[in-house]
Amino acid sequence: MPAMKTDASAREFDRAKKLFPGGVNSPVRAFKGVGGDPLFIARGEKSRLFDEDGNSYIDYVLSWGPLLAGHAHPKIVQAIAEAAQLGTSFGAPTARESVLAEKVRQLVPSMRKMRFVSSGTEATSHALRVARGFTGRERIVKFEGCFHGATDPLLVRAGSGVETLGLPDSPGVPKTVAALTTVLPYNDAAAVRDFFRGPLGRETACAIVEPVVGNMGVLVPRQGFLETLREETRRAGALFICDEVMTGFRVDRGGAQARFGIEPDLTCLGKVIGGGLPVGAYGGREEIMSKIAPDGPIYQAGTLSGNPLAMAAGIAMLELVAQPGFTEAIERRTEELCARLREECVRAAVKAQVNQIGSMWTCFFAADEVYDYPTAKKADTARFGRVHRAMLEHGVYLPPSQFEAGFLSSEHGPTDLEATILAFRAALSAAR
Ligand code: HOZ
Repeated sequence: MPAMKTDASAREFDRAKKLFPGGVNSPVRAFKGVGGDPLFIARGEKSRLFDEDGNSYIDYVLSWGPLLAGHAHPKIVQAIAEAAQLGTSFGAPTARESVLAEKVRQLVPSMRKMRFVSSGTEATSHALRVARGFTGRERIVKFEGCFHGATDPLLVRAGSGVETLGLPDSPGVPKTVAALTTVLPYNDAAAVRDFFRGPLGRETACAIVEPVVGNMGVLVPRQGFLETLREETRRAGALFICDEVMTGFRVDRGGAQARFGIEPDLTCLGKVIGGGLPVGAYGGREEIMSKIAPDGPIYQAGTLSGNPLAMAAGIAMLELVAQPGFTEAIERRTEELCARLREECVRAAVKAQVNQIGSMWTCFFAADEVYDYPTAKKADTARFGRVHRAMLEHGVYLPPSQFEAGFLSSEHGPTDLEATILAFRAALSAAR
C-alpha cells in the first residue's frame, strides 16, 4: 500500500506549533498517546472525515462524542443556519432555551430544573459548587480514572489526556483544593460503603462519577456499584452527581441513569446535547436548583449560556434522538462492530478485550477483563499505538489514545463496518 500523503497536515502542524502549546487546542489531539503527528481536518460528512491532504477516514472519534448523527447532518446544519440569520447571541432569554430544556427533561426526568452552560467542564465545575453550597460541606469524592473536564478539584487521578500523557495530577491545582478531593476506586462498591460510613462520609458534599467511564477507555459498571453509590450518598447526606457528558443520549436515550435505573441528585450533560456546538447543562432536584442565583445565593453565570445557535443545534439533535429506534439502531451497529473486532482478535491470536455499551466502545489489548483503573493500565498501549497508525493508513480514524472511547453515529452503515473490519485485520497483522 503506498504511504499516505500527509504534506498539508505536516505544514499545518508546523504552523500551529508556533501558535498553540503542542500545536493543538486540547492535548489528546496531539497524538502523543499513539505516536505520529495529528491530521488536520478540512471537513466531515456523515461517518467520514477528510483531512487537508484529501485523505478520507471512517470516523470513530466524532468530535469525542457529540456527533451522534454524524458530520454535518442536514437537519442540524439547517437549524443552525436558520438561527444564525436571526442573530448569533443576545445575552437575554429566548424561547429556544425552554424548547431544548423541555426536550432534555422528557428524556432525563431527574433534571427537574437545569442551567445551560457552554461546555461539559463548566457543567461539572458548577455542579460541584452547587453541591457544596447546598450541603454546606467542602469535601468531594471522585473515582480513579474518571475525567470530568479540566477543572481544578477534579484534575486528581483523572483519565483522558491526563492519563494519556502520564500526568496523574496537574501543577497549578492548589494543594488545598486537591486535599478536599477523595479518590475512590471505580467499580468497588465496598470501598464506597466503607468511605461513606467512615468519619469523612458526613463531611462530603457529593460524589461525582462517570456512570460508564469513557475517559479510561470504556469501563462498564458492575452490578451493584452505582446502586451502592446512590444508597450510601443518600445515607450520608451527600449528593450523587452523574456526569453524563459522554453517556448522555448514547448509553440509552435517557442516559446511563435510565439504563441502570438510578436517580441522581444532579446530572451533567455536554457533547450530544449541543449537536456539535458548544453546550453543557447541569440540573436536578428542584430543591437543589432553587438555591442558584437569582432564586438563591449560589452564584453561576455565563455570557454565552443558552446561545441561540447552540440551542438550535441541540433541539435538532434531540428531535433525532427522540425518534423511535434511533439510539437502538446505533447500539445494534456498535454491538455488531465489536463482536466482529473480537472475532478478528481471536483469528489473529491477539489478546484483547472489546468493551462496549450503547454506542461507546474501546478495544483494549489486554489478556484479562478491563473494569477499573488498574486493569485498564495493564493494556498494551504500544500495540494500541501501532494499530492506530495502521488503521489510519487503511482509512479508519480511531481515538488517538487507549484511554478514550470510540463512538458510532446513525450514519455508520454496513459498508463502513466491512471496511473497518478489513482495516483491522490488516492492522493487527501489521502491528504484531
Ligand atoms: N477531553 C476530551 C476527550 N475525553 C478531548 C477533547 C478534545 O481534545 O477535543
